[in-house]
Amino acid sequence: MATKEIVDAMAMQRALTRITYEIIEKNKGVGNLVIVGIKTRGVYIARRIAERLQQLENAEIPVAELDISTYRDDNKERHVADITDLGVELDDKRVVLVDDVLFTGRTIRAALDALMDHGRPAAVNLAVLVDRGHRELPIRADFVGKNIPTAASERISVKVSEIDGEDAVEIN
Ligand code: 3GP
Ligand code: 5GP
Ligand code: MG
Repeated sequence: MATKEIVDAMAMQRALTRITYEIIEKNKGVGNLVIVGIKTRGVYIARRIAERLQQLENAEIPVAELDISTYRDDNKERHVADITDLGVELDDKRVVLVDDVLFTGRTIRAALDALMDHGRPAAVNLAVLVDRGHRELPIRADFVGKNIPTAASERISVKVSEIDGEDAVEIN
């Protein structure tokens, strides 16, 4: 199937800047904020948001990396792995969970499960670069870069310059 670029580098930067302003507004500042990126590409999106928070609010916001693989509902051996240290205290923090694509919602369900094993945040919000629809659980994002309606058979490719050499969102 033909590949079509839906979001170019400039549009991605603007979307992440807008999301950053929305995060500041919703949280009434950046006090007690922690950003948690879901591996792999969610981590890079999370770091971009933290960079903008630094520029806009002059605040160093901690960024943690969450691996949710042992928490997935299709992983029968889930919960047996050790909880790796997030390196960030979550108790009473306002957590912004960040992922590249929101699809069925199962990854976010697993991520919430993992988060709660690390601490008891005061609040958790969700930011995603792309919402492609087709939810199977009652989960929605608080901050969305771009809503991209998709067919179930389509694939969204999120590219980040750190690993893919460019910033872009494509549909194929
Ligand atoms: P990511 O870890 O950087 O987010 O799931 C493994 C990788 O495959 C993901 O990279 C994701 O971007 C990519 N991917 C593309 N299409 C799909 C899909 O339909 N489901 C899942 N789970 N991953 C997909
Ligand atoms: P969900 O669990 O909501 O179905 O899917 C979310 C996770 O799966 C995201 O972390 C994302 O990486 C991956 N994913 C699901 N669908 C797609 C897709 O079309 N494109 C990309 N890039 N990732 C997807
Ligand atoms: Mg992902």
